[in-house]
Amino acid sequence: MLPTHKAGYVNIIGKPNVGKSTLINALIGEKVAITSPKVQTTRHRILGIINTDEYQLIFSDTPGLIEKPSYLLHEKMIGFIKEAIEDADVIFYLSDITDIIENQRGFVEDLLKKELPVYVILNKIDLKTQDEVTAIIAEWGKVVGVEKVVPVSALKKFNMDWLLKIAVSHLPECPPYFDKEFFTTRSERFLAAEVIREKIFYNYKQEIPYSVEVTVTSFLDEPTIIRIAAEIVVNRASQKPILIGAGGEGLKKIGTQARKELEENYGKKVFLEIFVKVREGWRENKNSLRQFGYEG
Ligand SMILES: Nc1nc2c(ncn2[C@@H]2O[C@H](COP(=O)(O)OP(=O)(O)OP(=O)(O)O)[C@@H](O)[C@H]2O)c(=O)[nH]1
Ligand SMILES: [Mg+2]
Repeated sequence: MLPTHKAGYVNIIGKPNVGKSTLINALIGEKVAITSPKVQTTRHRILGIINTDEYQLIFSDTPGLIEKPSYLLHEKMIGFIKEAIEDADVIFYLSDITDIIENQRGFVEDLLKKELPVYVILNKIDLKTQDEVTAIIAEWGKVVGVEKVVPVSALKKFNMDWLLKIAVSHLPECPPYFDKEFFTTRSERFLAAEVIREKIFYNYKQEIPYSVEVTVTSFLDEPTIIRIAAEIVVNRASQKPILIGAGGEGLKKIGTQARKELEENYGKKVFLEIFVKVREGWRENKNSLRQFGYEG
């Protein structure tokens, strides 16, 4: 008899900023998703995959739960979350241990109505004492059962092996969904664009991070250098000079930070050229959103 193969989706859902992207990176051991201290950093579903001979474990990062969508982009992001709830074999509901349980209870109780295993993963336990963690586990235990509550620190990579064990234990028998060579389904271009977007989240305040989209328009992998051309698209003309900064300093900073990270990732020199373009109201525009990959 042929040995059985297992494969399935473990989908990470949670409020903005609770550490979903930090967690998927820690589980995969590669940076598949960008992270930042600001809310709504992630806009897409991003898969991180662990392959062995016996199984293919697919983790799915999602945007943070949005209560009130303000523009069409938000609605697309909400669509990705719904999709992730639908196609999950297991749900990891990620909660920041410093957040109030009451505000989350209703959502988690709704998840429990689906015929799926739902775990509450309590993240950022490095910010609490052992006694506080124990008390919060007991509180969540009343909602999902204490065996379904797992305390972790994605930042410190604490209890990642526990999560992996849980994930593998729920995989159904199934052939692999994806080619087993890859740890993500995202392209080099997408990942490079996201690195640039991450630097914008770190360097700008207020509306700028939420008004830009980044696309890589050309990616040439030459023997000794990778040449990347990217466009930062802003939502209003007035945002262009803010992004570029006095004497081009702002754009230069973003470019340097992104280039350094990309060079480290590829172990190769990178030539990065960034252009800023205005596309009025792209966040509301169906065609723009489709071009930027917000389908679904
Ligand atoms: N102290 C602490 N901080 C953490 C931990 N995990 C993540 N963070 C921080 O929390 C912030 C948000 O992390 P992200 O991974 O971007 O959060 P997210 O849930 O993906 O956020 P969105 O994509 O906006 O929904 C970052 O500043 C992380 O460094 C943790 O275990 N401990
Ligand atoms: Mg994220």
